[in-house]
Amino acid sequence: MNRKDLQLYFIMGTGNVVHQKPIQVLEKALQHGITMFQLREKGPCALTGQEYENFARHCQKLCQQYNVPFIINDDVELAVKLKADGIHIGQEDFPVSKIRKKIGKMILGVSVHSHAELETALQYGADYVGIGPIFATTSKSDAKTPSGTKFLQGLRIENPELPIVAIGGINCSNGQSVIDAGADGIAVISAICDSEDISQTIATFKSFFN
Ligand code: 3NM
Repeated sequence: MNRKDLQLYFIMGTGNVVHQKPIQVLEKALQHGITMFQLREKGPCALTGQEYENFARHCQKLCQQYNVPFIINDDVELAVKLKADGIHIGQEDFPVSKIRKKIGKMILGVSVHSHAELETALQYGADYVGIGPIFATTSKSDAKTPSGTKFLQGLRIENPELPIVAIGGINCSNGQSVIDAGADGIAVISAICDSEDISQTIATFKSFFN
């Protein structure tokens, strides 16, 4: 994978968007320059069955139009069926050891919270790792205690070539500190989903890389 694709990694499911149509938020985000997209359909009102698949296909089509990698959270079967560009898994979702066989050459992202988890992820072929939550977040009900940038900073020093995306409570005010700590990029849900001006929010995020 291209490490630069991690720079502005937008994550969304239909439950993350309140006042607009989710697909319109995605399109706006693509127009203004997100570099990667993950469909993360979770929560009590999550789409299921054919409706979920149709929504996923719609998101995928838009991402293809903008030449942005389309990643699916957790759902290996759907990722394989749709020939998504990649899959992102947490530690609890699926044994990392079994996943590469199922997905072939697809991008594999794994959330890691410790050195031991990092070793396992790398052993089984993770293409990038997600580190979080860096700051407090309300977008993930079972998020761990925020780590701040310390763990991230340490990982970067020990693994200069490792593609790392940071996640959790990242916004226009604190994002620069995350990049300065060594992340290749930032992954956000609410900073874009709740933004009143997606164009301005994305422009601010992009300025962290100048
Ligand atoms: N994963 P927001 S935190 C999906 O710590 C997710 O692995 C996390 O949402 C982790 O940008 C998180 O709104 C939620 O804080 C990120």
